[in-house]
Amino acid sequence: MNSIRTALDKNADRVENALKELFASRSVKSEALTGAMKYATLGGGKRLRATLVYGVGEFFDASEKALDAAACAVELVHAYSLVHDDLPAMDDDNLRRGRPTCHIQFDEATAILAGDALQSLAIETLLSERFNPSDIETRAIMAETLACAIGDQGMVGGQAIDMEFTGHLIGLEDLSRMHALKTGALIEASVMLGGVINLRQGDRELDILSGYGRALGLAFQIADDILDHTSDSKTLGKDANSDDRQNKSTYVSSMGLENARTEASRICQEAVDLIGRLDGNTKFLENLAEFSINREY
Ligand code: GRG
Repeated sequence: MNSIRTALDKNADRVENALKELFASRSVKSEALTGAMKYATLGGGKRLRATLVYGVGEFFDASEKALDAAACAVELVHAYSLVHDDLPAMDDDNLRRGRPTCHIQFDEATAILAGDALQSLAIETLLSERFNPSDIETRAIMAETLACAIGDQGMVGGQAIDMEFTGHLIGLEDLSRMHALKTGALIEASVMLGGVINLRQGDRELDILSGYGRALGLAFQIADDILDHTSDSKTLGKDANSDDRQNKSTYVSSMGLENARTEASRICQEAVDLIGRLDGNTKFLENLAEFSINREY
């Protein structure tokens, strides 16, 4: 667990620097907008998605610069999703990464615009040769991989279902379908981006990566439900017990705490077994799956 923490810290520094460089390379059109984009993106978070990009990309010997572009892209999208998710019209949360949420620190309109701009910046980062040195076909595949994961067929679709389900008791099948989109799709895309830089459609490794990403994403979400139920706001850096407060179905409310823990371990093991099918040393990627359920925040 200690070595995974060290790797997460190292990758967090790496993506933080890459993000700072990315922001520094752009002219400021609105101080408030740029301020809110940086506030939402820099200086916080576990950087699990960036670490998945780096971990998988390094396994397949991808170029460092292309990996930086992909790691920035997934963290930009993640930051945007958190900003919009925290808005009064959605979860209406005040605390994120131990600080006031973006709409509290700035204002609602600025937070909405910052989220919008972070999303476009993510796609630009993958497509533009200025940030991503991959050939044009690879850049297009990378942008497609991310775009498909975060729209109505992925993250935003999952968020819409989440909104529809709020206040209703739903079964486990609906719950995992919703989470596979809302949280899982971006996590899976982070894994895939590390792979698609050097792999091509039809390669057996892509199927393994996809299954690993899906399982890790679901295990991560079950752990998130458990932490929301068992931890406190100070440790989490966000409002604890927010699922209960909003009357949302979770793995804990649907199957009980102990069963949720067992289910998280079972799905984590699925991810570990899947990634172990790759030829080479997969220990780091196995450890990342285990971290997704053994974390404290
Ligand atoms: C509003 C477009 C839109 C999408 C929202 C992913 C999502 C959809 C909202 C995030 C809300 C949330 C708390 C989901 C539960 C799982 C999750 C994504 C937790 C936060 O991710 P961490 O723990 O956060 O990786 P850090 O701060 O470490 O980066």
